[in-house]
Amino acid sequence: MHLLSILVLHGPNLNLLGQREPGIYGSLTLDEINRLLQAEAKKLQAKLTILQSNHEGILVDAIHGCLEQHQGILINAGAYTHTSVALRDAIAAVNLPTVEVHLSNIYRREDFRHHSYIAPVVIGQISGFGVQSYLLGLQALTHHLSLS
Ligand code: CA2
Repeated sequence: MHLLSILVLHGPNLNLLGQREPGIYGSLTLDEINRLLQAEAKKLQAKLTILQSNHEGILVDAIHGCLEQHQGILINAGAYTHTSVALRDAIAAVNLPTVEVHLSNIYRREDFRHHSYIAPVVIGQISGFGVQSYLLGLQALTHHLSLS
């Protein structure tokens, strides 16, 4: 059985999940989300490597390291979604199928969250479904990879 290898990236402040702002981001911790992702990955015959970082360059390095290691990327870039040309360029450079996810619906929130620098270089975006955004994103990515 051939397992798909996927890099899951969580951006800045997502390590605080479950501890603050449960009204916006839900009450699950990042560890709980990661466990749900691992369970979903098992069903989808995928192997996940998961990283959270509060540092833009670490996320960029992880994306560069994808080549030869992983077939796709699932990313919640957090606030870097709205600021980072560097992350966008890294995703474009490795040219691996990438799905962007957000817990909250970024289009229902402040104007500055309505623009994503990475949206134009990903295959799709899922926003607003809490932890389901991640699980749906993983399903969409594995489906896409199984066709290619
Ligand atoms: O909705 C999402 O998933 C976001 O990517 C979350 C980012 C935000 O900047 C994006 O606009 C949308 C923020 C993550 C911060 O997570 C926290 C968790 C608990 C307490 C405080 C922040």
